[in-house]
Amino acid sequence: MRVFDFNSAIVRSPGRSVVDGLRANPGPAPVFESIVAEHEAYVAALRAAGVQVTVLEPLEQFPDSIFVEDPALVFSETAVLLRPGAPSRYAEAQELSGTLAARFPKVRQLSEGHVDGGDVLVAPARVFIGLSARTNRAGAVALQNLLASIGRPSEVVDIPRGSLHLKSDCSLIDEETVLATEELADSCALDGYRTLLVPRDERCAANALRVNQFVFVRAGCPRNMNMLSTHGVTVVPLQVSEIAKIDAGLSCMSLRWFDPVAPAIRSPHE
Ligand code: CIR
Repeated sequence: MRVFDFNSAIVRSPGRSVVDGLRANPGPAPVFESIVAEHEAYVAALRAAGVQVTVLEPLEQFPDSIFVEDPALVFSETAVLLRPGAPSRYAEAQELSGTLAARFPKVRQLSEGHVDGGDVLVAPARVFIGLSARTNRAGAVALQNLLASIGRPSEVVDIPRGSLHLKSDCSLIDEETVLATEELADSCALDGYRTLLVPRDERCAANALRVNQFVFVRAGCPRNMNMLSTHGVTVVPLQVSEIAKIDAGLSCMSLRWFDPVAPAIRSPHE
């Protein structure tokens, strides 16, 4: 089983409060209906890739709660409730606990510090944990200990200054290859992996998502798409310009895993 083979995912529908999601820089507010459209297209792409998607109800009191990747981390055998670093997002983990308990044999809890799932890149040989304004050293070390207890080696890495998350700067493309910004590649943070450099003027495309045989990529970044197609993967362009206004991308909108007991469904593309 490859780390990007998934048959199950959880997403959360956006509530109207999503337009008040956190963002680093001021700018035009996203339009609720457009976020809904982007989210629906994303869910459809997951389903078309052969993934069974559970869609959770909106949580109006948590504007950023559609970004379910940040409060939890999931593997086939276990789920981990994280401790998101933004105060307004901290309680999102608890909101997921019942859903995860119903789907995973074991749900663990990060014991201290702060970690956002956007800072966690699960690669074949090890898990990379990025240090960011959301993920601190105490949280990263606590997560390393937890991962070690389930037989998953990990490494803590620095991320480029000003980036929200590790995965704002990189994505796993295949078992040997990551897509990364020049800044991250220069820091040698992901040593051991072949790097495809995201074109400089399409830096926002560094957050892609490998799902089974597909790579979801940000629409409107043609050079990045061409580079990945030339590399030999099947790209699926998805519009994320509205959610990008609240600093989000493709990986953050789902929790994905391979459930060994889920009924098999086939991708229409296979
Ligand atoms: C936040 O700042 O937390 C949200 N507005 C965006 C979170 C994006 N998460 C991710 O890429 N993993």
